[in-house]
Amino acid sequence: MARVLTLAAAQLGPIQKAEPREEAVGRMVRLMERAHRRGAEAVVFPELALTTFFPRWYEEDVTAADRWFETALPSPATAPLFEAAKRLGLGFHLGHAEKTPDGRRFNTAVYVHPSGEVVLKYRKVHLPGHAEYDPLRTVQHLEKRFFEVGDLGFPVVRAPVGGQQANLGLLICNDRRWPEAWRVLGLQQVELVMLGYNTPSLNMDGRGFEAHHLRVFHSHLSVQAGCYQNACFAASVAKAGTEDGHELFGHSIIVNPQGEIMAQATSWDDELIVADCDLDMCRLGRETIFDFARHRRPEHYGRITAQAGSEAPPVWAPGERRRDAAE
Ligand code: CDV
Repeated sequence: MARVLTLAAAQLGPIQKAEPREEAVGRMVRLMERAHRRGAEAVVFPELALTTFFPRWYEEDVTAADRWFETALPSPATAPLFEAAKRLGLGFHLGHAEKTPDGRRFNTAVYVHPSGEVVLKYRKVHLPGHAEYDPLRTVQHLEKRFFEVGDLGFPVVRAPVGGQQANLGLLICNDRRWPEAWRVLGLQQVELVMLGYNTPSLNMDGRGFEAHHLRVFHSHLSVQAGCYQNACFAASVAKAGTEDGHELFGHSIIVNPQGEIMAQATSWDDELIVADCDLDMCRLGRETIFDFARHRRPEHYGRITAQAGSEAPPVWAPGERRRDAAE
């Protein structure tokens, strides 16, 4: 019997700096109601879904950014999400900035069961950007200033998602570009990856030109490859549109284990996309071309964990015998 999960990706339009959490949460509750009407059993919201993408604003004193962080979930401002989940029988994924009781700050995502219980928590590992003010950039990207590298690894849990037991994993934004992150999830037989992103339409690094259309291409390429190579579904969900004068691209997608896009957002605003995901589709890849136990060769992957930066290869010289050269 098929294991079909009806999954919704709830793209959010921009959240301006002045927009209070309560307003953003109201928009999200309306999306949850629409998701329920369309038969969805779980809904995925973007990275840092409750506020503007605040790491674009430099603060000399990091604590000045504390107003963007959640110290508890639910809180008075986020309680309506938990109430809607219970009322509608809908699980939800929420990206948010987390400040722990001992004062640590993370870029975090949780998947919440309709009962309100947190099923899975993940803290972003691949933090892009920089820690100090960068005068070369037109827009700052200060994730390395405001967040610590996640300390939870890449966990996967088997848990109820809608009416199915699913092997669930989470990634956050920049993580989607790193095959290592997907593979650690794949090695735990992940069936569904939920991930949210805030990605500028332009390369803001100030160090070179990047064609605009390739920004979306690279995002989709990464998620489609991650799904195909690890035989899983993913909901990859944007915060989109012009936020505080800076454009974020939309193009949220739901992808199947063949790497195909099943549904795609077409606006740069609040928008819901829904797809029926038969989790049994994960078996084909996992039991054939990506049967890891039969085909992986970890004895040759040492560099993956032994080094972070790349190293220049040895230089070939004529007449030199190499172990790998034909006799
Ligand atoms: N929020 C992000 O992680 N954004 C990055 C941008 C800066 C490239 C991303 O990978 O989409």
